[in-house]
Amino acid sequence: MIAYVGIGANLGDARANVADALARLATLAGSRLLAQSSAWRTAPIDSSGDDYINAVACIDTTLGAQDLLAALQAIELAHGRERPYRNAPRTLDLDILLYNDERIDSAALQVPHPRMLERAFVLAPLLEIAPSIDVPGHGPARGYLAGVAGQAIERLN
Ligand code: A4P
Ligand code: MG
Repeated sequence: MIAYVGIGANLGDARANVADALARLATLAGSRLLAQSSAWRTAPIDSSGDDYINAVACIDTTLGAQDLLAALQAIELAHGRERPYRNAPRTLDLDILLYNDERIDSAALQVPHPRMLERAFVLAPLLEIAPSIDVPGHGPARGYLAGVAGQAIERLN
Protein backbone atom coordinates (compact mmCIF):
# COMPACT_ATOMS: atom_id res chain seq x y z
CA MET A 1 0.00 0.00 0.00
CA ILE A 2 1.18 3.51 -0.76
CA ALA A 3 0.59 6.04 2.00
CA TYR A 4 1.36 9.74 2.24
CA VAL A 5 2.11 10.97 5.75
CA GLY A 6 1.98 14.62 6.79
CA ILE A 7 4.56 15.64 9.39
CA GLY A 8 4.34 18.81 11.49
CA ALA A 9 6.10 20.25 14.54
CA ASN A 10 6.30 23.65 16.26
CA LEU A 11 7.58 22.90 19.75
CA GLY A 12 11.13 22.16 20.83
CA ASP A 13 13.64 21.66 18.03
CA ALA A 14 10.95 21.32 15.37
CA ARG A 15 13.35 20.73 12.51
CA ALA A 16 15.14 17.94 14.39
CA ASN A 17 11.80 16.40 15.36
CA VAL A 18 10.71 16.30 11.71
CA ALA A 19 14.05 14.80 10.65
CA ASP A 20 13.76 12.14 13.35
CA ALA A 21 10.18 11.34 12.29
CA LEU A 22 11.44 10.75 8.75
CA ALA A 23 14.18 8.47 10.08
CA ARG A 24 11.63 6.49 12.08
CA LEU A 25 9.32 6.20 9.08
CA ALA A 26 12.27 4.83 7.10
CA THR A 27 12.61 1.97 9.59
CA LEU A 28 8.92 1.34 10.28
CA ALA A 29 8.00 -2.35 10.39
CA GLY A 30 6.79 -3.68 7.07
CA SER A 31 7.40 -0.35 5.39
CA ARG A 32 9.80 1.41 3.08
CA LEU A 33 10.33 5.15 2.71
CA LEU A 34 9.86 5.95 -0.97
CA ALA A 35 10.12 9.73 -0.93
CA GLN A 36 10.41 12.66 1.42
CA SER A 37 9.79 16.32 0.76
CA SER A 38 11.96 19.18 1.82
CA ALA A 39 11.34 20.72 5.21
CA TRP A 40 9.03 23.74 4.90
CA ARG A 41 8.68 26.60 7.36
CA THR A 42 4.99 27.47 7.63
CA ALA A 43 2.91 29.99 9.58
CA PRO A 44 0.46 28.40 12.06
CA ILE A 45 -3.04 27.86 10.61
CA ASP A 46 -5.87 27.68 13.18
CA SER A 47 -3.10 27.14 15.71
CA SER A 48 -0.74 29.18 17.87
CA GLY A 49 2.91 29.35 18.81
CA ASP A 50 6.00 29.39 16.63
CA ASP A 51 6.12 28.73 12.93
CA TYR A 52 5.80 25.05 12.08
CA ILE A 53 8.20 22.84 10.24
CA ASN A 54 6.18 20.63 7.87
CA ALA A 55 7.08 17.84 5.48
CA VAL A 56 5.38 14.97 3.67
CA ALA A 57 6.66 11.41 3.29
CA CYS A 58 5.58 8.66 0.95
CA ILE A 59 5.86 5.11 2.24
CA ASP A 60 5.18 1.69 0.81
CA THR A 61 3.69 -0.32 3.67
CA THR A 62 2.10 -3.65 4.46
CA LEU A 63 0.39 -2.10 7.49
CA GLY A 64 -3.35 -1.61 7.29
CA ALA A 65 -4.53 1.95 7.71
CA GLN A 66 -5.52 1.53 11.38
CA ASP A 67 -2.20 -0.15 12.19
CA LEU A 68 -0.34 2.61 10.38
CA LEU A 69 -2.22 5.19 12.47
CA ALA A 70 -1.20 3.34 15.64
CA ALA A 71 2.42 3.22 14.49
CA LEU A 72 2.38 6.97 13.77
CA GLN A 73 0.87 7.68 17.18
CA ALA A 74 3.66 5.61 18.79
CA ILE A 75 6.22 7.84 17.05
CA GLU A 76 4.37 10.95 18.29
CA LEU A 77 4.43 9.55 21.82
CA ALA A 78 8.15 8.86 21.59
CA HIS A 79 8.47 12.61 21.05
CA GLY A 80 6.52 13.37 24.19
CA ARG A 81 3.45 14.57 22.27
CA GLU A 82 0.89 16.02 24.63
CA ARG A 83 -2.64 17.08 23.70
CA PRO A 84 -3.67 19.83 26.15
CA TYR A 85 -6.27 21.25 23.71
CA ARG A 86 -7.27 21.07 20.07
CA ASN A 87 -4.60 22.34 17.65
CA ALA A 88 -2.22 23.06 20.52
CA PRO A 89 1.44 23.52 19.60
CA ARG A 90 3.03 20.11 19.26
CA THR A 91 6.45 18.47 19.30
CA LEU A 92 5.31 16.17 16.50
CA ASP A 93 2.09 15.51 14.57
CA LEU A 94 1.84 12.70 12.05
CA ASP A 95 -1.28 12.47 9.89
CA ILE A 96 -2.24 9.95 7.25
CA LEU A 97 -3.03 12.14 4.26
CA LEU A 98 -3.69 9.40 1.69
CA TYR A 99 -3.78 5.61 1.86
CA ASN A 100 -3.79 4.11 -1.62
CA ASP A 101 -6.92 5.49 -3.24
CA GLU A 102 -9.04 4.56 -0.24
CA ARG A 103 -11.70 6.65 1.41
CA ILE A 104 -11.99 5.88 5.11
CA ASP A 105 -14.50 7.50 7.45
CA SER A 106 -14.38 5.87 10.87
CA ALA A 107 -14.44 7.54 14.27
CA ALA A 108 -10.66 7.30 14.64
CA LEU A 109 -9.57 7.79 11.05
CA GLN A 110 -10.64 9.88 8.09
CA VAL A 111 -8.74 9.50 4.84
CA PRO A 112 -8.11 11.52 2.73
CA HIS A 113 -7.28 13.85 5.62
CA PRO A 114 -10.33 16.12 5.66
CA ARG A 115 -8.43 19.42 5.76
CA MET A 116 -5.48 18.61 3.52
CA LEU A 117 -6.70 20.52 0.47
CA GLU A 118 -7.17 23.75 2.42
CA ARG A 119 -3.59 23.86 3.64
CA ALA A 120 -0.49 25.05 1.90
CA PHE A 121 1.63 23.30 4.57
CA VAL A 122 0.29 19.98 3.26
CA LEU A 123 -0.17 20.73 -0.44
CA ALA A 124 3.24 22.24 -1.18
CA PRO A 125 5.33 19.38 0.26
CA LEU A 126 2.92 16.78 -1.13
CA LEU A 127 3.12 18.21 -4.65
CA GLU A 128 6.90 18.45 -4.34
CA ILE A 129 7.12 14.63 -4.18
CA ALA A 130 3.93 13.75 -6.08
CA PRO A 131 3.11 16.49 -8.59
CA SER A 132 0.40 14.44 -10.33
CA ILE A 133 -1.27 12.97 -7.24
CA ASP A 134 -5.05 12.61 -7.22
CA VAL A 135 -7.04 12.92 -4.01
CA PRO A 136 -9.92 10.44 -3.97
CA GLY A 137 -13.18 12.31 -4.45
CA HIS A 138 -11.41 15.59 -5.28
CA GLY A 139 -9.23 15.11 -8.35
CA PRO A 140 -5.69 16.43 -8.84
CA ALA A 141 -4.20 17.98 -5.69
CA ARG A 142 -2.42 20.59 -7.76
CA GLY A 143 -5.80 22.14 -8.60
CA TYR A 144 -6.07 23.31 -4.99
CA LEU A 145 -2.76 25.18 -4.78
CA ALA A 146 -4.18 28.48 -6.02
CA GLY A 147 -6.72 28.38 -3.20
CA VAL A 148 -4.00 28.40 -0.52
CA ALA A 149 -1.71 30.94 -2.17
CA GLY A 150 -2.27 33.42 0.69
CA GLN A 151 -0.73 31.12 3.33
CA ALA A 152 2.88 31.90 4.22
CA ILE A 153 5.26 29.00 3.58
CA GLU A 154 8.93 28.74 2.71
CA ARG A 155 10.90 25.75 1.47
CA LEU A 156 14.03 25.25 3.56
CA ASN A 157 16.15 22.72 1.64
N1 A4P B 1 -7.54 11.10 12.95
C1 A4P B 1 -8.57 11.06 12.06
N2 A4P B 1 -8.11 10.97 10.82
C2 A4P B 1 -6.75 10.97 10.91
C3 A4P B 1 -5.72 10.89 9.92
N3 A4P B 1 -6.01 10.82 8.62
N4 A4P B 1 -4.42 10.90 10.36
C4 A4P B 1 -7.75 11.20 14.39
C5 A4P B 1 -4.14 10.98 11.69
N5 A4P B 1 -5.09 11.06 12.67
C6 A4P B 1 -6.39 11.05 12.27
O1 A4P B 1 -5.44 13.89 16.11
C7 A4P B 1 -6.73 13.75 16.67
C8 A4P B 1 -7.34 12.45 16.18
O2 A4P B 1 -7.49 12.52 14.78
C9 A4P B 1 -6.49 11.23 16.39
O3 A4P B 1 -6.75 10.62 17.62
C10 A4P B 1 -6.88 10.30 15.24
O4 A4P B 1 -7.69 9.23 15.69
P1 A4P B 1 -4.31 14.58 16.92
O5 A4P B 1 -3.03 14.35 16.20
O6 A4P B 1 -4.42 14.20 18.34
O7 A4P B 1 -4.76 16.10 16.91
P2 A4P B 1 -4.46 17.22 15.88
O8 A4P B 1 -3.26 16.95 15.05
O9 A4P B 1 -4.50 18.50 16.65
O10 A4P B 1 -5.73 17.14 15.02
P3 A4P B 1 -5.74 17.14 13.50
O11 A4P B 1 -7.16 16.90 13.13
O12 A4P B 1 -4.69 16.27 12.90
O13 A4P B 1 -5.36 18.63 13.28
P4 A4P B 1 -5.16 19.27 11.94
O14 A4P B 1 -6.46 19.76 11.41
O15 A4P B 1 -4.32 18.45 11.07
O16 A4P B 1 -4.38 20.56 12.36
N6 A4P B 1 -0.37 24.89 10.96
C11 A4P B 1 0.79 24.66 10.33
N7 A4P B 1 1.46 25.69 9.74
N8 A4P B 1 1.34 23.40 10.28
C12 A4P B 1 0.70 22.31 10.85
O17 A4P B 1 1.23 21.19 10.79
N9 A4P B 1 -1.24 21.51 12.06
C13 A4P B 1 -2.44 21.69 12.61
C14 A4P B 1 -3.20 20.51 13.07
C15 A4P B 1 -3.02 23.03 12.73
N10 A4P B 1 -2.23 24.09 12.13
C16 A4P B 1 -1.05 23.84 11.54
C17 A4P B 1 -0.55 22.52 11.51
MG1 MG C 1 -2.75 14.87 13.97
